[in-house]
Amino acid sequence: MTARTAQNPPELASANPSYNDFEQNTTSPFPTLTVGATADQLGLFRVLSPDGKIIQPDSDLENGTGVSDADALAMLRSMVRQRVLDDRMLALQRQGRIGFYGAATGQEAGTIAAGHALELRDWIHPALREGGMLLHRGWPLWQYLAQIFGNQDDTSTKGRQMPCHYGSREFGYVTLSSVMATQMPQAVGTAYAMAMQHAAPDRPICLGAIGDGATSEGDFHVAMTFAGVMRPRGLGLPLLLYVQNNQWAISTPVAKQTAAPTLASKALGYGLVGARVDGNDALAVLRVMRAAADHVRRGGVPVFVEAVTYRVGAHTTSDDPSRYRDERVTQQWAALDPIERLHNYLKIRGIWQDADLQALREHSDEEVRSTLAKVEQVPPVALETLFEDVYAKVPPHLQAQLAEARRYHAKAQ
Ligand SMILES: Cc1ncc(C[n+]2csc(CCOP(=O)(O)OP(=O)(O)O)c2C)c(N)n1
Ligand SMILES: [Mg+2]
Repeated sequence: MTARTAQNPPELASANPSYNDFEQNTTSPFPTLTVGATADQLGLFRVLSPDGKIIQPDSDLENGTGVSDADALAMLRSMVRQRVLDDRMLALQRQGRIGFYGAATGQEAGTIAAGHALELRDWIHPALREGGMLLHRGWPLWQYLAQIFGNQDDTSTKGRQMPCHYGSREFGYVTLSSVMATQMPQAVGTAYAMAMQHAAPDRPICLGAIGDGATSEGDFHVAMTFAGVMRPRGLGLPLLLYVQNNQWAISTPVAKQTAAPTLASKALGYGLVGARVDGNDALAVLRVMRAAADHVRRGGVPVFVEAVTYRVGAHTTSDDPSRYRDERVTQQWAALDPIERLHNYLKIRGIWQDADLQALREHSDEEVRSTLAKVEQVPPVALETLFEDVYAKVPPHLQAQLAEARRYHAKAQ
């Protein structure tokens, strides 16, 4: 036996699945959603292979998948709309018409299907790539774009925030905080309030969403601890913690975030339920998130779900990934496109065709372009508003700053 020394370390299991090891036509059993179920946390639940075939049809389930055609179509519509929207926003940033954008390209299943599993009364504390959940809930596209332009119609942040930091009280979507992992303790607090105000089994629940990089933050540990030990009314919190493991945190690969075998396996140490799912498979994400939502709604122990996916684009428009990673690997993951997978599945079911996808893309493109044309006409917020909403009467030192800002602005015109 070879001695394990610093020069000859034992092989470490890695939360960073190599593409070649990522056998696409296998699936783990549906998660049991019980505390300590390591098979749920180390396996990977899938419904569809990349070409849209059902890996293990279950005749006891609707369509052999457990997902209705209406649900599958609703998710596909939002996923395509999000792809078209993201592509358009990236082009706009390149043209200098917006300052910043963070796309969810390749993660549309992880975003939309997780959002689809919730009810409108449930709340979402989102990270950067969950904006599609808000649109899927019915938030108007013009409001989304108004926030990105920071114009006078920006009801969520009054033009004071970077693009992609939208939120809506009406649609149960808390304004994005840029600070990584803050979503986790905030979601614990929201879930606690929900548990105090509503009785199980029919209570609203809260989703806290993060990326893989956020699992290294102190807030992650704090939230996972509280999620396990807080038991208002003797029940588990109505809480879902959700990580989209897209395998990169800007330039840091997930293998440098943790030596744990999977991110989902972290649930074990905190006494939470953990589950791991293929984040590019909308049907699988929906199935797992629905079951998890039902479990915590009824009072079960909070669930931590890892959706394994890949960030096929740049981190944001301020990033160039070709400087730090092998983009040939990215191309391999890009071929596992979640939209193609769902599209192929619906084609095999005989209710959808290539022409339908094309028409849907064109419809979304037209919607984005026509809404954009209107939103770009709306003027920016007035300078004075920058000084509102804190003091009843603007104090002298801020009045001086306002005067200076006006002088600067007049010169820059
Ligand atoms: C506490 C904190 N540290 C650093 C940053 C800078 N930052 C912004 S996004 C990001 C990486 C996020 O990676 P991940 O959590 O994997 O989410 P992803 O962007 O991949 O969706 C970093 C380091 C930040 N926003 N907050
Ligand atoms: Mg990431």
